[in-house]
Amino acid sequence: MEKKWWQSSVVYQIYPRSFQDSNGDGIGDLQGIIRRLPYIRELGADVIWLSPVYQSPNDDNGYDISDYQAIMKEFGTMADFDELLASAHALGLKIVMDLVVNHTSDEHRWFAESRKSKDNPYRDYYIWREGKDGAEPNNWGSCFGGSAWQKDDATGMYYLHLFSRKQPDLNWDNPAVRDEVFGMMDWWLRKGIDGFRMDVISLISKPEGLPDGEAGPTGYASFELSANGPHEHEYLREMNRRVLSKYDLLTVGECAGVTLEETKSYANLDGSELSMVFQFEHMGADFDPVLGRYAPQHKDIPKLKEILSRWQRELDGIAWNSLYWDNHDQPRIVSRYGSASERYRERSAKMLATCLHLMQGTPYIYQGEELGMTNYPWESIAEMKDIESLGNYRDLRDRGLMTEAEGLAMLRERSRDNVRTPMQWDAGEQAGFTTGKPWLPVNPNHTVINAEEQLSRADSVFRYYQQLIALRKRMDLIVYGHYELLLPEHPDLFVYTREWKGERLLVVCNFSEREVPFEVPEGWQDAERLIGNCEEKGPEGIVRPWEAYALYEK
Ligand code: ISL
Ligand code: CA
Repeated sequence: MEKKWWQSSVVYQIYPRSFQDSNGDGIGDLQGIIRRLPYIRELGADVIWLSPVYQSPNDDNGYDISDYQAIMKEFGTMADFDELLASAHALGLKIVMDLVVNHTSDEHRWFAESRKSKDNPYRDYYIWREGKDGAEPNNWGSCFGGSAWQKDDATGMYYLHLFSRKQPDLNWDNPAVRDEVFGMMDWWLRKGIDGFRMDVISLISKPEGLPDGEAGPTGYASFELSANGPHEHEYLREMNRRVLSKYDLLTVGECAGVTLEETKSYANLDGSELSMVFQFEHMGADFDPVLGRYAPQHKDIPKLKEILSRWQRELDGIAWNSLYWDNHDQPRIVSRYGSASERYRERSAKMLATCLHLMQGTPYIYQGEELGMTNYPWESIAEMKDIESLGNYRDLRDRGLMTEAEGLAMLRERSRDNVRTPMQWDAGEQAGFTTGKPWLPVNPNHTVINAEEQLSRADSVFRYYQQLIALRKRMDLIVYGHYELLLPEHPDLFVYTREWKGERLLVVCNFSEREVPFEVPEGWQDAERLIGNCEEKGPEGIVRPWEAYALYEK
């Protein structure tokens, strides 16, 4: 197997709006990122994934793009971008851009043309249908709540939007759309960027005839009906042939609704499509069986282990995994699978990092995860801004499936706003994020959880992530080793081994606040301790609350 640079990389995701403000308007920006590049270098990550920085009316914080070749005014200028790219490269950091091409903004020039008339040259850039019996063309729901169709006055026809009304879906079956997108990608690549994270790329090929789907609890069929459509791989292979293959890139497809079998094609090591995908199966391990994501959490550790282990095992040697707990769409992992309590926050954050970072694949760290940042203590729904969480809550409430009080309790756990509060740089006012009023409030716990404090302390979560990254950088075993799960049924312990060319690793993680009896398996008695989140070795036969450690043997 030929080794690729992105297999041993660690990616740091920046959500620019919330990372660092440089001009006091309360919104993070490119100059702010430039200022913080040395911090990322210090952590040891070597690739930055930048959430969208393109011109956008911000209906969905930049995931609604009105010009792919311009920078969002609040974030800066193209000159700032060029400076960011050059500064990153000078520090040995690569930059992967978000590519949002399942849809554009309704304010994109193409859509402004498209909606004008049925015979406009841009009409077929989007997906237009006549209504059915005076209603929407089919029963598909938007990921953000309500129908996925919007009737447009100019022609009386409906356009498809799997996300907000301001995010009309592009028609990938139109070769002109593919030409435009590929040309635009090439323009960025010629600037010298190092790859793309492709937003909901699994949705670009819609099912033939746009048939109705099975309705969920809110009366609509899931937007994921469009996942892995009939021409999906054909379009990605075309993209690969015409664009990606001309460069040496990290490409990661965000693949809502992707299956393991599909991933063997998307992320095949033969390089015909993408480097890897973000799968969602493990994110669903704590979903409500009926209501799904927008319901209180149902934790099930054996299920989580089963999913992650199956992906580890089955892609081995065939395709490549991405490893993530968090991103800008998921609640904070410490609040989700660890403990946000004062006593165990840091230990559980390190446990979660150990569990993920010692697996096979490319790890992604979402800004603030390396500090063990937590969900925000929302006091009312009115404080929240996320279009997805609020839209889904409204649908559930209107159907009588949730009261406002239940909604608040649910959103406190689930809202995407939880990960979008400003990065906590220091204990000062607004956490060093801005000198003005931040667009989302700073978590009050920034006086305790912040980068400045953690950099000053050897046993901080930051320093622990740094160690895990450094280990990956020097051990092929961690990057490439074969994976095996032990104790699949155990309700609290996540235990696995890795093996590569005569080297072995045993990873033991306690996903609970209990002391759990555990004997190191036969054959591991002489192994050395590689890393752990508790200072010394604990009592024999016990794994302490939230403890994690790895044993190594050659
Ligand atoms: O995780 C999700 C489903 O469980 C959703 O939060 C998410 O909207 C979906 O995975 C698609 O995400 C991507 O596309 C959206 C954008 O809002 C998200 O921020 C982006 O990551 C539309 O562009
Ligand atoms: Ca700013």
